[in-house]
Amino acid sequence: MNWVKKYPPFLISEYPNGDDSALFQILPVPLERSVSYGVGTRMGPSAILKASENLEVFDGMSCPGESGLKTLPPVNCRGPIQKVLGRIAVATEKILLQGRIPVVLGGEHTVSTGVFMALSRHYRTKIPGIVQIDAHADLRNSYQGSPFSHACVMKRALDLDFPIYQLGIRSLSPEEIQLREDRKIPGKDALELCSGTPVNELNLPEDFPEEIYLTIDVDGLDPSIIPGTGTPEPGGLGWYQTLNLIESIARKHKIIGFDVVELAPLKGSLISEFTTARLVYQVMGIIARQEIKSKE
Ligand SMILES: [Mn+2]
Repeated sequence: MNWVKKYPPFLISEYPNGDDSALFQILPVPLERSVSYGVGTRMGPSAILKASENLEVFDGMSCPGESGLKTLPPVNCRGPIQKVLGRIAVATEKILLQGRIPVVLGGEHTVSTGVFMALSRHYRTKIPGIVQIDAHADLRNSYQGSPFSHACVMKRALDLDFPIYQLGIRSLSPEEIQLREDRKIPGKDALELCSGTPVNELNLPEDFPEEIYLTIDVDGLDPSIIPGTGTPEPGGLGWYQTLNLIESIARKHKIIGFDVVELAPLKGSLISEFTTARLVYQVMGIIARQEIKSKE
């Protein structure tokens, strides 16, 4: 239990760390390998967990923590990247087998690749859709010599046959633009969502799976909201806009898990980690209310 000091359980100031029956199983993954610009994502999970101690239990609508919070030990991120992804997949699959919600805290976006492997194995034929909030498409086949770069994570999702939906994208390579056209990848880019009257509601395509996994790169939000991230891009999603968009998706789709990645804490400022912790808690709230409703 020597990890608890660096990785205090989420909102431990208000709720005791739960057991396997807790709805939310929080998995810290301090992975930082394929950094291309700013550094520090390995500090992300610890910073989010420490910041969570300052959250209120009430998220504005309900108390998501009442559904149970269990923070797991951090995934060992040493060794070859495939090994690390394998460990992330095993830890995530265990949560899925228990019928709980994985809440994965990154780390660089590559951590989601391990989660996708678990989802693919667990769901087999009834594959969920992946909704991505991000400034970058992350659709490169390989980047800086690695297919396991953070810039490739959604291409790996396509390789595993996941339907994907992209939100907030505003930075693309020509290769990614081409792939989006060839595969007719659906989504709404930042220009459409944010440049005029902010869009707060959306419908996923008719044929999109009912169950969805949400991968949130914090750089999808505007850097005025979360400045602490590796590659901050101007013109991102607003705070309420992000929550409203997720709520609108949750009205028609069941969120089966999510990750929040790419937080790189800044020295001398707590805004980014606190806002990210709050974002994690708000998404838990959306899911918790969904679960309660489905049991009514
Ligand atoms: Mn990303």
